[in-house]
Amino acid sequence: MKEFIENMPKAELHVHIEGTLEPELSFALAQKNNVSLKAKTPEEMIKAYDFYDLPSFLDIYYAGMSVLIEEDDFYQLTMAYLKRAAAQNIVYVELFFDPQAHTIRGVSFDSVINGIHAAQKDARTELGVESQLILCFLRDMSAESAMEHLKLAKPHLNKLVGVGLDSDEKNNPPSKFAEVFSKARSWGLKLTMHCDVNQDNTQEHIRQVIEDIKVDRIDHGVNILESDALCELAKSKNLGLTVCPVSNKFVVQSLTSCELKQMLEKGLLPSINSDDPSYFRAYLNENLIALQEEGQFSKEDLITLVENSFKTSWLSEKRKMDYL
Ligand code: ES4
Ligand code: ZN
Repeated sequence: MKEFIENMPKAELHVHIEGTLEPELSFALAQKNNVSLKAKTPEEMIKAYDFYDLPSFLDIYYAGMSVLIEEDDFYQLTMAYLKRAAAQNIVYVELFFDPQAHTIRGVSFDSVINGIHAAQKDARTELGVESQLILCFLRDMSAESAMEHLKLAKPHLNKLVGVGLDSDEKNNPPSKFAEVFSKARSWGLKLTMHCDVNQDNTQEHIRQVIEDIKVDRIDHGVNILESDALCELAKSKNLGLTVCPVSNKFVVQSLTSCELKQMLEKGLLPSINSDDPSYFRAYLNENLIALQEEGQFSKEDLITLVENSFKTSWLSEKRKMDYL
């Protein structure tokens, strides 16, 4: 099974580029940029990754970004992830990035997006890995800040496929960003939002993203299973759900293999993704292998999950056919 999983050509739709920052690259960039790190070695840094819920993870995730300063740092970060993707037989990726987490530290929006984009371009020709970029807004910052960053993205629209919403969901409902997402849609961008597992008001948040925001996909969204009406709604709209098993294990102590089986039985469109693979110490193959071991998924189930990634991707219908 492990070999079967490793050899399958795969797509990944939910990976935060900042969550792919490996400790070795952190140390190299810290030295170059004269940034001091708490840990003395990469091993010590990994030992300090003790998350038990979303806020405890987010604190470490944002602190880790302090080494990313120059445009070339974002190039190196993105190229390193896309090399890993190529080694895992991932042929297509949709990458999230969190510009507000960089502009708040004085790094320019243009440095961030230009560095990432240059690596995407080189990875396509040098590694054969195709990728598209999704601008993610931080939901614990204001709607005004999100709108300012959408406007900063206007000269770069050709580098983006969509917008997303991440960070701390508590008291930050989808409706807070209705105007920003409506504008993004009017500019031709696709829409997705995180509905993290077991958050307060999760059913209402899932309802808002589908009915009010009218997203094209949902990130996580595992709690949709609590409502038949929401499941039917998602099915009628062919909405993909980007589930991240190892990430869920850190946040809710479960790989959600039972929930994934139920989603498949109900005819929903879940895919498997890594979320923040450096911090959770599991890239896409490791997520699929852990899930298969826990849930005894058949080869057919695994093929369905991988096909769902391509089906619910934001590739053109014509390009999807090359992979399906
Ligand atoms: C995230 Cl695991 C998780 N949840 C919410 N926002 C995020 N950004 C990066 N990883
Ligand atoms: Zn995520």
